[in-house]
Amino acid sequence: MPRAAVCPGIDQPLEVVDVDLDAPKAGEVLVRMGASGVCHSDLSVQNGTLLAPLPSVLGHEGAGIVESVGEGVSSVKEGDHVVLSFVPQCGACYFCAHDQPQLCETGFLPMATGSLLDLTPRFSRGGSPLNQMSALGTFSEQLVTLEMSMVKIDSDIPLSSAALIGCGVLTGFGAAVNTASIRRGDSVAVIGCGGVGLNVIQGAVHAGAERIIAVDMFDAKLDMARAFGATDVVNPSSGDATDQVRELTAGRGVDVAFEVIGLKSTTEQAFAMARRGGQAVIVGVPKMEQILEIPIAMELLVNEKQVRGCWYGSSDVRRDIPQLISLYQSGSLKLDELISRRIGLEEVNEAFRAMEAGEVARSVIEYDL
Ligand code: CXF
Ligand code: ZN
Repeated sequence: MPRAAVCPGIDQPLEVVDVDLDAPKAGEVLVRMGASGVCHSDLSVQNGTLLAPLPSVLGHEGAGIVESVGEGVSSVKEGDHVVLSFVPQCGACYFCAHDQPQLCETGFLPMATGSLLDLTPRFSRGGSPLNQMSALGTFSEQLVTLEMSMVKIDSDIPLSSAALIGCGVLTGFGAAVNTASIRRGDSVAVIGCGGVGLNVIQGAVHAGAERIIAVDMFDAKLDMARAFGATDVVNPSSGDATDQVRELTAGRGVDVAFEVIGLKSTTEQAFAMARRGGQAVIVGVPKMEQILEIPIAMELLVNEKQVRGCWYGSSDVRRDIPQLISLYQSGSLKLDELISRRIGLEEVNEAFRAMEAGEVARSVIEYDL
């Protein structure tokens, strides 16, 4: 019986309890978790910003060790170390075959409904089903998920560092490297320098951006942003952020502006910070009902600006996870530095508080193996 952090309903604290876990069915894998990051989207499910069926075991960013496999599983075996993907990628549907596996059709319903391919979860408590966030539920000592939701990695990578790849790193790094068309020498702005924004910054460095302007209300986050490669920092509390970014770019605005918070106001800022012909890339997760208004004639036509959505850093997990691991091994990708606090599962509610207060980039839950 694994211990897991369950969100019983909107605005209720997570309960850390023993839960029941069914054996893996065909195409499924039982994973003993090594570590799970605590991401802002977990908090967004708890406070109702992100709609997900509750009650649910939260957590969607993790790494662990395969304990057993269901019928027909061939890409992993007992003892393999794996990074979990919050988007199942089947490799066979229309989107997977058209180089957009981040939009995988097969995985969409399990991801959105917190279940597996038969649309039931493997967790339960007292005989009632418990959903698993993004077909995972990494706030649990063990979980059962789809073979297509994991990628094998070398067993010498620390699982706490590998865990972060599953959401924050793929999303942020991928936004810069896959979604945006950054060219060598470009200028970029990154609004929001938490666990995902810092990865946009390191992705922008990797893509060859020359000017990387970090924007955040917290000076401590701006210090971290510099350590991750930002060349300039802007704190909106010392003057309008858009004006400051324009001043730093000869009045033109940046080639690419990334919104990594999920607010209407900062999305509008990202759009305003982009130069004529530039891009605003939307990475932050807003409220479901949020609408964006854009002046079509001046901004889309005359100024030829683009707004790009970015889901999971437009990542192909089977291509990108091995690449990120090798960048980490060669010292060109910071993972350990993203970890602000290492905690036990029981401290998850405190980790939510610290995240909301802007005190941490990432808290990581470490499980006893
Ligand atoms: C989220 C988006 C909603 C489902 C879980 C993951 N993205 C990043 O945190
Ligand atoms: Zn996340």
